[in-house]
Amino acid sequence: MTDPQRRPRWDLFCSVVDNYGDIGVCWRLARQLVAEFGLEVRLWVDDLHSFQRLLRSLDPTRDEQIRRGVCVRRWGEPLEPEPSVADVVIEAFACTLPASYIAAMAARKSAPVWINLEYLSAEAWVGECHGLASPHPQLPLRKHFFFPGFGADTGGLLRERGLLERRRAFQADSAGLAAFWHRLELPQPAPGELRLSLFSYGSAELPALLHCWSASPRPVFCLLPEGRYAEPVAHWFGQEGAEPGAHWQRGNLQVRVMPFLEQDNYDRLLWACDLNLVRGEDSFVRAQWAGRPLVWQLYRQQENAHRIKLQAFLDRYTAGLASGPARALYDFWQAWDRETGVAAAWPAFIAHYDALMRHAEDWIERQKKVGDLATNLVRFCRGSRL
Ligand code: TRH
Repeated sequence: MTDPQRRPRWDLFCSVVDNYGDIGVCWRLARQLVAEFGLEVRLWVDDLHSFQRLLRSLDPTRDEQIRRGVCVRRWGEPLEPEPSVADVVIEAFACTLPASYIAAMAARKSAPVWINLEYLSAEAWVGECHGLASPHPQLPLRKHFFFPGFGADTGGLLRERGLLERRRAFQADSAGLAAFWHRLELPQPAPGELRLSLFSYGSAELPALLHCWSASPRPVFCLLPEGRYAEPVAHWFGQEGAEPGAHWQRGNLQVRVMPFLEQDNYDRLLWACDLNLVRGEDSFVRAQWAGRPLVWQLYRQQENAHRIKLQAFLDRYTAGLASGPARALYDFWQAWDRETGVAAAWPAFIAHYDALMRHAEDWIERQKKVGDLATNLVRFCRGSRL
């Protein structure tokens, strides 16, 4: 008999392989499942060194450690000691569970709920596939596909309880904002300045964009995370190396290289900036919750398959937006993705800043109706107890 007092146990498997986005999503989800639902969560990660970049207090030499209430476990194969199977098992982004663990799942008296947490997409087919089950070819197990997304027929987006309220309070608190910039050792924004964050996969159009900003009548202050994509920016300024703290200026553009921040602080940075250029999946979602205009660079896929995703999102996002700002946003995002025409598209994009700012909040109101991913996932798992 199961003990009614026992907290439900969830195992979340995440393969990192030098990809911060996936562990970024899993780490947020794991924390939220613990903090808001009182679940016992084990997060299995195959590359603790990469994870440590997001979570500095993590010790990559340890097999097991508790962080923010989550039990972080090294995912090596074989899993040692062989763990007991959890009530809910999530394989994130189609990673492959260890064969021995799957066998143990099948041997369990009542099969666990098995979820494949999928990648985010705004495409319409996602709603049709969300929640579908696929029986295991040999074992008495069924895997469910859980899709994050933007429509009411999807699992929604990760959004912690009270996040939007915290974000709005932060943005309304001018002393708190000043203290935030101070803590990051950044100057206070100059009058009329456009402060932006630039998290990208690099672009052939980067020099054109930097040129636009340096020639802009308005001062532009660009915050650039450290890493290999900061190097081309250093070169544009005629510099070598892009260590955190590096600061360059040309014309009306200043660039500061930032250390990689922990997620909560990165969120605050997005909230504090006027504009955020983001990428991938997790920073893209967080920039939406920042309630500020954003620009999305997708992870490039073979045969430009990512362009279908971009189009699908643009169609959803610009619905309800007046034609002028919608066109400007569409043109700039497309130019950034296709690495052509960025300089031509920038003036209209920035001219519609106020409308895009209002739209950012309207979009949030629409997304709130979908509910948040963790709540939807917990409900789904409770409803599909097999
Ligand atoms: O790292 P990414 O490019 O991840 C992507 C996506 O997951 C995509 O789906 C996947 O297919 C591809 O990798 C291979 O970008 P993303 O998703 O924004 O993840 C970055 C994470 O890093 C996110 O959790 C935010 C976090 N971050 C910080 O915590 N501090 C920082 O200073 C910065 C710049 C990012």
